[in-house]
Amino acid sequence: MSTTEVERTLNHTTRTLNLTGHVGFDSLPDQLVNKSVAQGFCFNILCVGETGVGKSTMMDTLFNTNFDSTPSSHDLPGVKLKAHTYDLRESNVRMKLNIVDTDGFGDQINKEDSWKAIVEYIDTQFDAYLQEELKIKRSIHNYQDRRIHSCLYFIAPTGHSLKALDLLTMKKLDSKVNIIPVIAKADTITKTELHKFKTKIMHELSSNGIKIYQFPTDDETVAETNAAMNGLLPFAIVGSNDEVKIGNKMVKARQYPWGTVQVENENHCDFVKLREMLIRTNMEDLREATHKRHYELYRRHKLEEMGFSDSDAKSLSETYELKRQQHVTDLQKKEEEMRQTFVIRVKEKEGELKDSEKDLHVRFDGLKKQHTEEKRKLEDSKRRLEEDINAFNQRKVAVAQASTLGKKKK
Ligand SMILES: Nc1nc2c(ncn2[C@@H]2O[C@H](COP(=O)(O)OP(=O)(O)OP(=O)(O)O)[C@@H](O)[C@H]2O)c(=O)[nH]1
Ligand SMILES: [Mg+2]
Repeated sequence: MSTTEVERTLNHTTRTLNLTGHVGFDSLPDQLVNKSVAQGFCFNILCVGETGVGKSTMMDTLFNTNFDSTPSSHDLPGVKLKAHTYDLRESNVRMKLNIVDTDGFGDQINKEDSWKAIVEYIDTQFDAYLQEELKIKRSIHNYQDRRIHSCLYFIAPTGHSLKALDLLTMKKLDSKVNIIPVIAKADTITKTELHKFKTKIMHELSSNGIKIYQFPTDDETVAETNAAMNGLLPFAIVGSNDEVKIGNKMVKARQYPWGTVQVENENHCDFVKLREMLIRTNMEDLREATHKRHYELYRRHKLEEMGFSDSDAKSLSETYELKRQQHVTDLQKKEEEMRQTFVIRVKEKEGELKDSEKDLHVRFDGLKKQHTEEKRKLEDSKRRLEEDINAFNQRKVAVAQASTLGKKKK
């Protein structure tokens, strides 16, 4: 049956009907919520930023806990990604939080390849998910998803502009992950400088074609806030593990000889905005964008690389058979090439062996000749020596006879 025939036979039309009584499928959203709550959620954050820029402190401040992170060393030969998983619970909601840190980022003299380790890590997580999806017995529901949902890019508070390393890294990452740029340690920069810095950063990002994550504006309940927050990016944040008493309340703050910076005071920094946007309003959108946009793109490229394609209308099994045949032909070609190379090598070796055999024969004949010549010379000398000995003996006898005759005459 052709596709058009199928379409004609399955010519569905949809009519809207009114129900005359309560059926009960309006409980579906509750069922979904209950199921999700029971399963728990996972959220994976990647912190990219130079050593000591305040990544760990920010994670502690964001989740109001102490993740016990150790500072990384400044002399690592390359960038290393370290992941830590935590089980968190708030009310009755469980969350598996995965925090990935970039150790040694920006510490090397040659920073050209700093982004590679990060891209590799993100791709490895996508690949693991794809492998799970392609399994015959899939267990996506129990699968420990480690795909990065959000990348907090910590910009050093220089007040000038983005560094080449920042631009290059964000450019390499923007199609793979939701980037949320933040200005770290924003308490070290003045209000006017901060304003200019933010504008400069956004200008540099757009002029380099870097796409950062935009808080979604399609849901009207959050559209207004999200749109306003998009205009305030990159968030200028301050992190702290210390608490200070302000009035009669203990608040997270950084205390200086001249005053106190309150982390959760919106006049002091954008920390609250970041927490609101990242955790409270858009966490699900970040998870969804990771799956529907970034992972989908990775999956498409990967499957195309493997030879699958939608455009030539081949089914999965046809593509597989085609690939298999191509592989077998390639193998046969390689085998034939190897066989020919082997024959040529054997012939070459045979020639070499024949040459050396000839050489050996020549050398053997030479040695044999040399040996006969020497033997002949030796026999000659032996013969001459024997003649000499005979002559000597004859002379000795003659001398002895002569002396006996002489004595007799006397
Ligand atoms: N002024 C200021 N200092 C901060 C801030 N956040 C963290 N720090 C300080 O910066 C130092 C480094 O902070 P960490 O959070 O360990 O930085 P990190 O980026 O995790 O460092 P590595 O893990 O070693 O790469 C600590 O002394 C923090 O107290 C901030 O917002 N403002
Ligand atoms: Mg750290």
